[in-house]
Amino acid sequence: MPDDPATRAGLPVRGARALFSDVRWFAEVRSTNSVLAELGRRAAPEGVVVVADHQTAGRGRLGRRWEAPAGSSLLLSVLLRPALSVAELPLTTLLVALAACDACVDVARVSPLLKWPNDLTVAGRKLGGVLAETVPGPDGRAVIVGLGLNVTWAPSPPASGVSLEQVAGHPVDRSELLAALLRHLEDRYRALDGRHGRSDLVAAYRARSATLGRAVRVEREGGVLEGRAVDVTPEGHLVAEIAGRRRVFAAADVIHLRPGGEGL
Ligand code: BT5
Repeated sequence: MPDDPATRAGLPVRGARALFSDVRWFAEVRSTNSVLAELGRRAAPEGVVVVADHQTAGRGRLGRRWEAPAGSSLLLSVLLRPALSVAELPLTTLLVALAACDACVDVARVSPLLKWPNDLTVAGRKLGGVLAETVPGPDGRAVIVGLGLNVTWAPSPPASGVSLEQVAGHPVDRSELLAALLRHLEDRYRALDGRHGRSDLVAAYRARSATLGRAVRVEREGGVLEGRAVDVTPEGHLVAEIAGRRRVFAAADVIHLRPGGEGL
């Protein structure tokens, strides 16, 4: 059962008309994405947020696991019903990743970079990840966007991950982080409907990219390719120059081939 969200999270929400004011904070769930997907199938409105202290089956992409000891991380999912085409749905990943970066800057003075398609990184180490999934429902398609962000704990060895507190050097409050994230997400999401909404979002993403300009290995169904990441399309897809040709990837795993200057 969720606790009373206002008590549990102590959230300084913007009031009943804020888009993300319905925050349901659970002690333990299998996966916040799964809980929200079930609500989405039952026509839950846009803006519902599910948060958990612990996930027993936290998921990454392609059946991978997301690990986080209880209480150590910000684990959340938001339900969106965006006016985007299927090709543009990767923009929802960019949106939540950018709002998470905004929150890290505000609350912890840490400024992560974004590794395409869905990682928040600091100095090349993974701080968080985003998982966007779509579910059908009676009111049409819902998009569930989940975020796992390491706050007090990171996986070992250290090269594989990092936590916000390790980088910030001081305690970070998950509720504050959540409130900041939801504020920024609302601003960025509402801006998406504007005339330049999509191009502004992608421009902000490019500015935070740890991937653009890098030598990369692109792994996806159908094989592995090596080249240089050169752009992100208005739909959020990656453009890489491979053997003199530009190729566009909607979904893939990307490995940065040489260490780059990823700052804090
Ligand atoms: C992701 O997948 O990075 C997306 C993770 C999304 C997790 C959130 S938590 C709330 C919501 N509910 C869910 O069930 N999921 C979402 P991917 O790019 O596939 O990366 C997964 C890989 O990251 C794993 O295979 C590990 O190598 C690594 N990993 C797992 N836990 C990690 C952690 N806490 N910190 C850093 N790396 C981690």
